[in-house]
Amino acid sequence: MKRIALITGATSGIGKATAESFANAGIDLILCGRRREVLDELKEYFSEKVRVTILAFDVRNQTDVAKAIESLPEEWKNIDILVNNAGNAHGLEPIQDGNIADWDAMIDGNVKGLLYVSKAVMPIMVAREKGHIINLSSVAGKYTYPNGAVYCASKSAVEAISEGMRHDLTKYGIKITNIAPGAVETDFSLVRFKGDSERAKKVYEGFDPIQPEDVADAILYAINTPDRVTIADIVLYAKAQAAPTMIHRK
Ligand code: 8X3
Repeated sequence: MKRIALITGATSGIGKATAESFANAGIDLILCGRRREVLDELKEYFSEKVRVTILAFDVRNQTDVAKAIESLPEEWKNIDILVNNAGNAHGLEPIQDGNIADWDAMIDGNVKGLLYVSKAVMPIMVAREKGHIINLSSVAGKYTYPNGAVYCASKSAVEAISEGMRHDLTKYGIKITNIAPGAVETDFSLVRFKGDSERAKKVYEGFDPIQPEDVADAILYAINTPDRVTIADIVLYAKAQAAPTMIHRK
């Protein structure tokens, strides 16, 4: 049967790669992001394969999130798969030097934003007694590394929310998958280092980093298991990565 997926942070990186793999699998797409022009381009691109609709909002704005999802026409309301992908790191420094605006952006986006989107979608899944929520956590949610306290805390929160959702939603036939990638080559470091492309490039030098489509493959695997199976947690490291901050570079 045709499925509908809502993906946040769909304009780049893991979100965009997931949209691509879902489109190839014939899954209709609700693409969400902040940049309407990019969403328009993606809509045109993916419409060759599946039905696509777009919603432009910032996950940090609860009113906008609720309004956007409420505005979906009836034929788009039955969301089968929610991919909570939107999120970012801002800054990498000792906690005593941390920037409050960066902390707010990470807590508001990675934690509260994920909750706001889920709050709008979960009742639909509960009413239908089916659905699958994929939460993009990080290896940073499993291991706190130096200079990353608040980012790691925000991803630890995602880990807890995934577990909590599983406790509360399993009885409604809803599956929860937590995905924890390590070093994925996206704009992640460019955003973390506030546009310092030299510094961002160095993060991925000397080893073969995970690509966004590798994470999309894992997500595709999780959504295509038999109905009786839930993939609860997937951790992806780059082959050269032994722990979040331990990368064997050549
Ligand atoms: C991104 C992976 O290890 O840079 O969440 O925190 S890491």
